[in-house]
Amino acid sequence: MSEHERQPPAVWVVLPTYNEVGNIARMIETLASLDLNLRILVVDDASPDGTAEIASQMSRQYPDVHVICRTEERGLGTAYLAGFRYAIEAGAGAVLTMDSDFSHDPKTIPALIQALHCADVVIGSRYVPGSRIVNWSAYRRGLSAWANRFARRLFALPTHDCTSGFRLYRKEVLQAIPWHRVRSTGYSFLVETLYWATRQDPTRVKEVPICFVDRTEGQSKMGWREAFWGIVHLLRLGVELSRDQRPGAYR
Ligand SMILES: Nc1nc2c(ncn2[C@@H]2O[C@H](COP(=O)(O)OP(=O)(O)OP(=O)(O)O)[C@@H](O)[C@H]2O)c(=O)[nH]1
Ligand SMILES: [Mg+2]
Repeated sequence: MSEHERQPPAVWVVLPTYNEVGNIARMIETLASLDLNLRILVVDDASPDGTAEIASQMSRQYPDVHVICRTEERGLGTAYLAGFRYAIEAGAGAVLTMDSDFSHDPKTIPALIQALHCADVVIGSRYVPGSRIVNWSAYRRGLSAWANRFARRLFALPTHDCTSGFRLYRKEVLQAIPWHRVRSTGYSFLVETLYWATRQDPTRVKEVPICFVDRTEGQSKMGWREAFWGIVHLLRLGVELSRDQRPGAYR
C-alpha cells in the first residue's frame, strides 16, 4: 500500500450552486454536522436569488466554509474547474463534488471516502446493484440512461454511471488531467473529466451505490440547450481522440 493510500487525505467538498437559496444553508449545516473534517467550497455564478450571500454569511460562522462568487462566467463545468483549482491550491488531498440540491445524500460521503482507500476516483453511482433513483420522471430517467450509454460507448468508459456529479477524486488525478483539452463548460464536463481521470488506469475507479432523490427545492438547470452542447462537445472530443490514434499523430 502506498503512502497516499494509508493517510486519510484532506477532503474538500465542491458545491456548485445556481439559484439554490432553498438548499444551501441546510446543505452546509448538514455537511458540517457529519464531523468528517470536510472543507466546503461553494462555487456560485452570481445566482440572482442570493445564494452566494447566504453562503458568504455562513462562511463567517463556519471557518471551514469558503465561497467563490463568479460574476464573469457561468457553467457547471467551469464552476467545477474553479473549485478544483482553489481546493488543490488550498491543500486538498481529495476533492468531492456533489449537487447542492440534496439529490446526493451527504450521509453517503463516508462510504465514498472509504472506497478511496483502493481507488483514485470514486463515483456515487445510480447504476450499480444496491442503488436507487427516487421521484425522477420517466423523461429524466430516459435522458440519463441514454446519456450514459452514449458516453460509455463513445469513450469506452469503465463505469456504469458516467454522468453522476457525486464523485471523489484524489488530487493527483485532477492534477494529471490535460485541462486544455477539456472544452465542455456545462454538464458534459463530467464525462470529459471521467475519461481523462480513468484513462491511465481504468481499474482505479470504484462505484459506490447511492440513493438518488429528485430535488424538492429549487429548479433544475438541465435543459435542451445543455443536452445539445453536451453532445457537440463529446463528439468533438471523440473525433480528436480518434485523430490522436492515427500513426504519427500529435498527442
Ligand atoms: N456554479 C454553477 N452551478 C450550477 C450551474 N448549473 C447548475 N449548477 C449546480 O449544479 C448542481 C446540479 O444542477 P441541477 O440543476 O441540480 O442539475 P440536475 O441534478 O441534472 O437537475 P435536477 O435533477 O432537476 O436537479 C446544482 O447544485 C446546481 O445548483 C452553473 O451554471 N453554475
Ligand atoms: Mg440536481
